[in-house]
Amino acid sequence: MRFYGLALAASAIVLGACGGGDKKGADTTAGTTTDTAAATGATGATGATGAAPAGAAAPITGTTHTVNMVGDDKGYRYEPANVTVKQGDGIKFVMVSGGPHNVAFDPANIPDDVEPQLSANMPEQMSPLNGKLLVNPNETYTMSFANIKPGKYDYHCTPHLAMGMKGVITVQ
Ligand SMILES: [Cu+2]
Repeated sequence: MRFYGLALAASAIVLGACGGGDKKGADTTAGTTTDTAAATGATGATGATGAAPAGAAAPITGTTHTVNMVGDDKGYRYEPANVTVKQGDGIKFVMVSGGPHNVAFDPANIPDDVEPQLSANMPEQMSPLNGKLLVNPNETYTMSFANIKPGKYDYHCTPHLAMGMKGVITVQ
């Protein structure tokens, strides 16, 4: 009788330990760290060949104008912000300060009959009509306005659009 009673008492303690073990917290913390890796990996994915496979780039046949990309305590801007070029000219954008900067056209604002050639004339696009980022001083981005129909073309800097870094290129 005494042995029996001890055995029951011992098994009750073991059962209690198993049933009361805390496994509840294990699954709640796993899902929080996945989004940042996906976001940072996105920029390098589409290279120059990722853009619309429209026409070939039309080379610059005229003057290459210079537009500086500047960010300082007066703000973010292209200098000059308004440039007039002749069809066949080019523009060399120079990263001066406050980068990264780029050159981007909103596809919604570009006429359908201009977009294929404009895209073909823009090297190294991150997405349609969205030029690569220039990070270091004196990096340049040169694009041709050959075979681009005369008109006014608004453009902007993707990283600084909200800060008003915009310009207008008029093609004559
Ligand atoms: Cu910028």
